[in-house]
Amino acid sequence: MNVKILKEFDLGMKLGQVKSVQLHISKDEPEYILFGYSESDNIDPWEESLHFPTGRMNLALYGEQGQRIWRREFGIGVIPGTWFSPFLAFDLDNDGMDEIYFVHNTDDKRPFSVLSTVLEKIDPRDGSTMGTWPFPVKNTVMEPLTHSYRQNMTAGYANGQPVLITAQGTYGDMFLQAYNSDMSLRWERVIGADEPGPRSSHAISVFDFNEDGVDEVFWGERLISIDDGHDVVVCTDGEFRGHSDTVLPFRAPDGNMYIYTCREDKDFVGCWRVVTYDAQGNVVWRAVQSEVTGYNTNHMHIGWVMTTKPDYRKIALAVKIEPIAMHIPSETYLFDALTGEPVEYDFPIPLHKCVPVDLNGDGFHEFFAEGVLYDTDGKVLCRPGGTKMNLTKLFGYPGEQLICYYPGETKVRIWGDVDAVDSDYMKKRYENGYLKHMTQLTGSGYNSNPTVTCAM
Ligand SMILES: [Ca+2]
Ligand SMILES: [Ca+2]
Ligand SMILES: [Ca+2]
Repeated sequence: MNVKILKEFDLGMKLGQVKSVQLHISKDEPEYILFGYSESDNIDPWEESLHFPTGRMNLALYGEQGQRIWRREFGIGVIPGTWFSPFLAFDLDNDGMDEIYFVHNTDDKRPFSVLSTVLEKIDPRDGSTMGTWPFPVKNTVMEPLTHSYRQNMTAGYANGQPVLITAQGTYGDMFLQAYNSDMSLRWERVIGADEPGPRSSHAISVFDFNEDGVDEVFWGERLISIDDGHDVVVCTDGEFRGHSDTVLPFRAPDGNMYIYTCREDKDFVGCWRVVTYDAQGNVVWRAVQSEVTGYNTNHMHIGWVMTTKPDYRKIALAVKIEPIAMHIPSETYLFDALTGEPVEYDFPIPLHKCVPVDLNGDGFHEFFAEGVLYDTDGKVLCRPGGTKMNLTKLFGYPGEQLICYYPGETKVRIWGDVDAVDSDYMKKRYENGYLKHMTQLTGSGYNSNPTVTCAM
């Protein structure tokens, strides 16, 4: 392997947060990359996390040679944070050009304004506004702050027709709206906080899971038809009504599809915290049953599935974090992803710090941890440093790449193996278009986390 910088982009300011999506202006041209970024750290609506911005929200489009095409800086009303100001790229109007959709609070002084928040359609050629529509922040605004400012967007296809989804709410009441190419309302749905079934996740996969021509939206452990909004699969095992941090679709070596989940909240005595389902939503295996509960107990915060040598065995990771002392990993679990049997995996770096990436395209995962890329055996390949944005296939390079931003340097860099070759296994992972599609949705929610990038 020969890991090098493949591309570099200078965003021209100190960077506290950066997200990106890939887009096409025309099918005959190379891809462009859209960055959403700020000098401010990411701002989360959770009351224990929320802080005041130290910079403005920006959107800027760059060409594959690193040249900036345009930049827009937004007003103080636009809070630079994943859940306040999501964006994505999608050819909703079906003309061959991916336009940009952005949740834009147009009031320059009032960051929590309900009336001034719109869904804006942006022209990728020059950043100009192509249209605005109301974005119904009002749906959740009476809930606690941590529930209320959780705006989301996603997109997909129903029998070839593009559909855009906007949504509000994650943990309590949840509201979804689906739009057609002409922005007419296709369907809308309300899932009340007290209704049975799961809440949403932070990463939303969208693809045709049951291969009937219509994409399913992975709204937590609930798969919703993008065509008409009905539940296609509800993965409840018993009484769980909570939110799952990981909802990851994967394909076993025998070709069958599964869904791996790790749960955050709504714990109760007897609740299973890690569950894997088959393609019909039936439980295949489950693990870690709650014996005691309390505030934020048994919170399975990190989860992913890696593919290991030599037989493409899938191993699933779940990491529990301590109650109160948020984000401190307290226990790491490894399972055979098909049976749930506990697995030992010898690796020199604690796996809760690692995220899988197939740099050389051979089908087996290498790892990125704390600024360092490791091969499958834990040998250091390269030290890119930086803060991870995403691990996926970018600009059509063979293998998968790492994209990082460098807070002090104003730069974003894409790292990859210049000797990578896509194996048949890698081609199979990418052939249904899911992973490619998700590179347009990484400006919304936590779609850049391994819940999406390790899928398939
Ligand atoms: Ca278009
Ligand atoms: Ca389907
Ligand atoms: Ca590999």
